[in-house]
Amino acid sequence: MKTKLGLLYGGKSAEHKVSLQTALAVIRALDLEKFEIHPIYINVEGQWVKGPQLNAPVQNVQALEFSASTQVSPLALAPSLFQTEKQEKESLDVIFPLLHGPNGEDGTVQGLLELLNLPYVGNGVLASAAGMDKVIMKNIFAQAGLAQVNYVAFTKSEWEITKVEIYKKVEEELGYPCFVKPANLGSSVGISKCRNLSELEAAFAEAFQYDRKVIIEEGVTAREIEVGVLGNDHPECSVAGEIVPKKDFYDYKAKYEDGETALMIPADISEDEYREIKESAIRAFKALDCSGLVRADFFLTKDGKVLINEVNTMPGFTPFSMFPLLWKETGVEYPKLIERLVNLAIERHTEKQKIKYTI
Ligand code: G1L
Repeated sequence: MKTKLGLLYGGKSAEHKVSLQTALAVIRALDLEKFEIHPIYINVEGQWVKGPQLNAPVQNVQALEFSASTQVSPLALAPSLFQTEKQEKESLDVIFPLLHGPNGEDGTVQGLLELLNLPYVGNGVLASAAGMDKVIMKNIFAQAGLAQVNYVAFTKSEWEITKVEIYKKVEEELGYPCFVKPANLGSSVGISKCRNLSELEAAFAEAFQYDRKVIIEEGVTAREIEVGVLGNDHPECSVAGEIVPKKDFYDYKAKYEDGETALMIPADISEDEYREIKESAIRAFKALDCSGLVRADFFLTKDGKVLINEVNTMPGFTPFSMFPLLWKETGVEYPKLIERLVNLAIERHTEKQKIKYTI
């Protein structure tokens, strides 16, 4: 029996196009002898549109942008939950959510899938939600004893009342340079580097346009090293990769360029540095109660300190993104990586069915 895989992509977010590209890459990598692919497109209006089952790989993203005429209710993903028995066989075996931003990465779609009792790939509600909020994530890392840069956080209402005290606290606890960011990880907008008080003032006003909570982080001069973690209760770590500003880069084993930075895989770090990064990545994975996968991002300072920066519960996932490239170098090719993730989803769901909810 083939696995009936529901691919959920698109979404009412700035990452809509990225999601479509990723869905296309996943479809092309799936073995049609093993999987029945059922595409579900969320258009820019937020409508859910069910496409026809795919029996051959599609050629371009346009073929995945179905018109709203086949709009469905999100609840239709699980006919067995509320319809007759004979429709039970129409139910999907596993959902692969390729969605980013406020309606897909923050745990809301995962919550829907939990209610529908459907197995799904990737992190659950808690890890998705916690991983979306930099302040919550860093507080959890601190509690887990992970080293990280100093940070402080404020809500918009606190700032409106005590601006001067807040600037003073930032200067005393962090100094310059520092980075002001909306707490919500989904947005790459609203982030500023500050070198003095007037830049700090402007940065707060800017960041509060995108979130009601901001985080201010100490600026460090450091290399950026990333690893991929894969698994459920026994997660494994990939080789490390480095994000290098292009001008500093030459002659590494594998280099992937795009824009201003290049990826170097494996990163040129010592065995001790790698061991510490790997242990910290797995500790972070467990601290956030992750499942499936995570990309863990670190700073490696000049004096050899390993600081966790953040984890991404839904990392870039085309064959040319860091996470799949790290696993490729570790010996897991893209199609196998997808199969591993699907199996992890089913495993987690099976385990969860064994839990008693009544006495
Ligand atoms: F389902 C997984 F495997 F957990 C998963 C889901 C989503 C991995 C990676 C992603 N990534 C994305 O959806 C995106 C970064 C391409 C945003 Cl559209």
